[in-house]
This record gives sequence, C-alpha cells and structure tokens, in this order.
Amino acid sequence: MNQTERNLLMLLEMPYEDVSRPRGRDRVGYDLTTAKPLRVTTRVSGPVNWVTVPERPDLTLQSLGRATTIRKGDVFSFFVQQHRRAARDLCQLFMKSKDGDDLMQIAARCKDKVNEGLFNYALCFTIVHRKDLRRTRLPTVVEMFPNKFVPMEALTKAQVEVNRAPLDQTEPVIIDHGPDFATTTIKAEHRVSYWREDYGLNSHHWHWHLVYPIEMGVNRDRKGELFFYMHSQMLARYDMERLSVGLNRVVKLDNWRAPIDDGYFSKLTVNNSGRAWGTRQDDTVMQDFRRNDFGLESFTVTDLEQWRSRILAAIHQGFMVNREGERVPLSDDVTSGKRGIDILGDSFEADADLSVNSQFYGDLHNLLHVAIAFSHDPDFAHKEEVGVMGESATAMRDPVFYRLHRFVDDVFQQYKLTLPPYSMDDLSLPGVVVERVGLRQGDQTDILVTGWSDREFEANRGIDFAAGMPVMLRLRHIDHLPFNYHIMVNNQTGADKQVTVRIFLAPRRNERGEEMSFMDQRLLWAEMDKFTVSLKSGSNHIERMSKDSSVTNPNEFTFRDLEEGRPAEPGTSENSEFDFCGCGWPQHLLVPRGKPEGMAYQLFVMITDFEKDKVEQTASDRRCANGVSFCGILDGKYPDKRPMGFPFDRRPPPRVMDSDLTKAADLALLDNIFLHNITIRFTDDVLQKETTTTTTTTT
Ligand code: CUO
Repeated sequence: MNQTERNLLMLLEMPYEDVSRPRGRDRVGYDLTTAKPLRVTTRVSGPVNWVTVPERPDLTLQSLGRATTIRKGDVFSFFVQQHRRAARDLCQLFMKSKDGDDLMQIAARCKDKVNEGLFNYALCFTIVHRKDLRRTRLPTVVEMFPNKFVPMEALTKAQVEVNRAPLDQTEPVIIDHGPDFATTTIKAEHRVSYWREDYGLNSHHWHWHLVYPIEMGVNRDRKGELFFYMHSQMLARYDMERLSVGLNRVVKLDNWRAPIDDGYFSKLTVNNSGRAWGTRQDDTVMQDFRRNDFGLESFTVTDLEQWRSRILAAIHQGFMVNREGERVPLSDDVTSGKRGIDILGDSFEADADLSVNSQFYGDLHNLLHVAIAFSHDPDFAHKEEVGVMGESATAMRDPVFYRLHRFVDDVFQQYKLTLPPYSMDDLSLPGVVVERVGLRQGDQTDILVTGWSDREFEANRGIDFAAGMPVMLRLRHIDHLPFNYHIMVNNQTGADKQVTVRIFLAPRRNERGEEMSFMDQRLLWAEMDKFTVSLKSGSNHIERMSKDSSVTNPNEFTFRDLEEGRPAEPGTSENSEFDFCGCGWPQHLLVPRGKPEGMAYQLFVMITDFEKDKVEQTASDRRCANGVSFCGILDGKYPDKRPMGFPFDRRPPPRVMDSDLTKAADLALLDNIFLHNITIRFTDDVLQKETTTTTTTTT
C-alpha cells in the first residue's frame, strides 16, 4: 500500500473523533486545528510523519452542498431520499478530486463538518467507484464501526479494562462476542440470531448497497435485477438456516395494519455517545411516519399500500406507465435492452433516477424500511432513535428484515410467474452428459461439516479507547470445513466445448419432513458457484474448491491486512490481475448449518452452453476474483446473459422428456443436469481448518 492509500484509509478510522485527534499508540493522526498544513503525528516515540496539506480556499460551505443537512451523531440512512441527496453532493465533491492525494486533502478538511456515517459512506463510495483508486481496498466495516456489531455493554467493559490497565501494557484487551451473548431460548426466532447478527452477513449487506447505490448517478448493469436476485438469495439461505434449527420458513409481511409479531432489541449504539438504536416491542403496529427530525417528509401506511397496488397492477397487466402516460412493457425477453425484472427492481427499490415513474410507483421498499424502523416512535413523541432497519449495516439483524424482504420477493416472484417457462432449448445442452457429482471434504464423501470459528478485529480502529490501548474484538461465527466438488462430464459433441457450470444447493424436505414439489423447492435453491470450463472431447473430471465460489468473497480485509499488504486468503496475491470487488457473500456462510444428526440437502449441477451465456466485456473492465454472482463487475456488464436465478426463476415447463415435471429431480432427466443427495452435519465445536490452495481443474 502506498502512502496516499494509507492516508486515505486512515480517514476511515475513528469516525466519531475529530480529524485532528491523534489515533492511539503507534497510530497516526491528522491535525486540522489551524489553517496550517495538515500534520500527521505519532503519539509514541519514533519518527513523526508529516503530510503537507495546503489550505483549500476552494472548499467553502457551499461546496458541500446538501452534505451538511444531516446532523452529526445521527444515523445516516440510505433508505431516506434526503440522506441520499446529501450523499450525492458529498460524493460528487470527492469524485471531482484530481487524484488520491487531492481526495485525501478534501476529505480531511470536510470530515469534521459532516455527519460521520455520511462521511464514511462518501469516502468509501469514492474509493470503490473511482477508476484510479481501483486497487485501493476497503477495510471491513466491522473495524470502522464496531458499535454497529458489538453491544455497548461489551465495549464499555473493554473501556473499563483499558482505564484500569497499566500504561505500559502491550497485551490487547479482548472483547469476546458470539452467538450465545444476546439470545434466550424463550423466543423461537433467537435460534437463528447467530446467523442474522453475523458480522459477515451485515458487512456484506452494507457493502452491496455501497456498490449498487441508488440515485447516485451510478447506473450499473442490471442493477434492479440484482437487487431482486441478491435479496432473494439471502432469503433462500435464511430459510435453509431456519429449517436447520427447526423453524418454519419465513412468512412475508404483507398486512401492514396487523401487529408485527417479533420485536427486536439490538443492544447496539448509533454512535459513540451511548445513544441506543430504537427498539421494537413484540406486536408493534407500523404507523404513519410523522417525525420532523430525520429530514424526511411525512408519509402514511396508505401511501405504501397504494404504491404496492400500482406495482402489482403493473405486473398483472404486463406493463408500467411512465410519466408521459406511455406503457412500458414488462418482459424478460430483452427487446428494449432492459428486462422487465430490471425495470421493476429499479421502480420498487426505488431509485428515483431510474424508476419508470417515481411519482406514481413511489419509494416502496425504502420507505417500508423507514416505517418499520420508526414503528416504535413514529411521531418522535419519545425522542427515540431509528431502529436497526434504517441502516444497511444493521438491518439484517432484525427478524422483520426477512419478513419485509419475503414480501418484496413475493412481488418479484409474481412477475416471474407471468413469464413463459423455459423451453427445452433453454434448458438442455445436447451432447453434454453429467455422469456423476460428488463432494469431498477431507476424507469424507458427500458430507459437509459446519461448526464455529473465531475471527479477530481491532476495535480500536473505530473507537478511541484512549491511552492508545489495543482492543481486539473476537467474534465467534458459524463456519464450515472447506470442500471440493467433483463433477464427471462426458462431452459427446466430438469437439472441445466451453460451458458454464452452475451449482445450487437446497434442502430436500420441508418443515414437515416431506419431499418438496418443484414450486415449493424453487425458492430455496441457493447458488453455490458458477464458473466456465473448457470441456475436452470425451470424459472430463472437473474439480472445484468451495472457497473459489463465484458467490463469496475471501475473508474481509482488516486495516492491518491492508497496511501490511496481506492478502485476506492464502493463495491470493495482492497484485493479481483480479480485483476483489468486495461485496460478495461471506465465505463462512456458504454452507447452511445443517443438523447435528445430519440434514438431507441436494446439489443441483447444470451445464449450459457458454456461447449462450457469455457477455462481451471491454478490455478495461475491472475483473473480480470472487463474488461476481452478487457483485457483478465494476464498470462492466453482469457476466452471465441468462436471467439471474436461471433456471429456478420461472415456473417449470410442464413436461421434461416424457415425464410430467413435478420435482426438481425431474429436470435431472436432462443429460446436462444432475441432482445429488448430500448431508450437512453441524458440530457444536470450533472447527479445525487446514489451509488449501486455489484451483479449478479439469482432467
Ligand atoms: Cu438490502 Cu431492503 O434492501 O435492505
């Protein structure tokens, strides 16, 4: 990492401290107390580093535009349009900077003037979206905002220990946090809180919304469709997790006048002042929003219901209506260049810049987040803070997130069910036969093992515990042992053939232990991997490692990883031709938990013709090493021409070969599709993991 990157990333540390405060032992800090050059000092003995920042008379309050409209200390919520406008102004200012050094100077001088969350968002946004900074990686949000991941009580305890520690103590104070800390057995929903409150899950969601922002002048390829697909996949995985712990699949929240059964108490704080996130009691009813403190105009539950009716009507009549009153047909047969699901996603999320008609279809998904996030104090009568549903880094902790998104997904699925089923031509690949599929994990075949792992983060990057004391977060999380797929494919086409391998996973049985119909299981198939392989003529053995999944990221980078140029995973190098686009699914959540006695799952492996799947990219497009299924390719096109979720995104064709299609297994009558039973076994232990190297091989 060069000095410019180092200086930039340092601005992401200590979000709640003034930029002029030095940061901890052996750390550095900015000094902006005067109009003199910016000074960077160390607090301990050793060389003092200076970064000269000239005065910036060009930076006036006006140049910040609406960025100062959000109060410091408040939650910055991307679900609120006024906050998005503030972000847009600050991001534009940052994006206009000449280079990394210029950006650092501008950002350093703005930091104390704007809301902390907004500042962090705008700087991260700029680092992600500027082409000249594409090699600069973001540190994990866990270290930037430990208060959004660990309860205040644990942080306060750490502070007390720091205060008591001798001044020369070098051993870090450790904050242990894990699945047992916040849960009771009284509420059934707590059985799966280890998953909802997982640091990787919530960082993923924060990162995804950063990379796919709305109303920020970023129009990424198939953004609306990916909004549908990524959230839909989250739900599939959540439901698999629920079935693993004996819970029913999540029920959509579509009656907005009825009490919301499950409350949520995050025990987290919104900033460093100890102010708590709003909490929600069981059976709270969503109400009209009438607060004047959040930069948001009032809206009613009726508004939300009306927008929903209009979107559903559009789906059922087959078109939306734009501002000019013209029909915009909804169809996934790409004729206008944009699929129906993409148009619908942009109008539903909603992105006012891309919505067909934001006046008419409203801001439904975003304001549902807001209405739920303020349901405990909708008129500010109690001066309570927003709930965790109001922020992308915390929303997935709350059980209602999944109920809301099941509703969102249900609307998208209603659209998908209006489309004709895939034809045999879409589904089959003549001359390519999948003969066998298997999994190897250590010396076990077709058994995956899950359990717990620990990951450490530096809490003192985000919170100033004073005295420069190192404070580590040790987070316990669900994980699995790495495994390999083995796929035997016979290429009978008589020539080499480039193909796409698509791998999905779903539980075999429903809550009642019954085998599921195709339509029942359809929404549970989680994408595990998707990759291109060149088949030689005849027999091919494809071996693929789980950690190379197109869905997942390698481990997140800590500040220290970045400073020391350490790749987050063995086998990956910092300067590889690929970038880590960062917003992928956490690798440690790739496999659902399963049950101690073993739980029956199915692998669905499908081979499709790469000629039909491929997307032309320009040479300069950024390539991602991992995570492309959910992250796409920055500055490039989504690298798979098929509709996202193919082949499970549509109703099944009535007949496959000579058989009526009732189950996914019937699709496997096609030669290029194979269904394979596996078992997932949960061990309530810390996993012993070996390190392995990266490969996709065919022999
Ligand atoms: Cu990601 Cu509702 O969109 O949270």
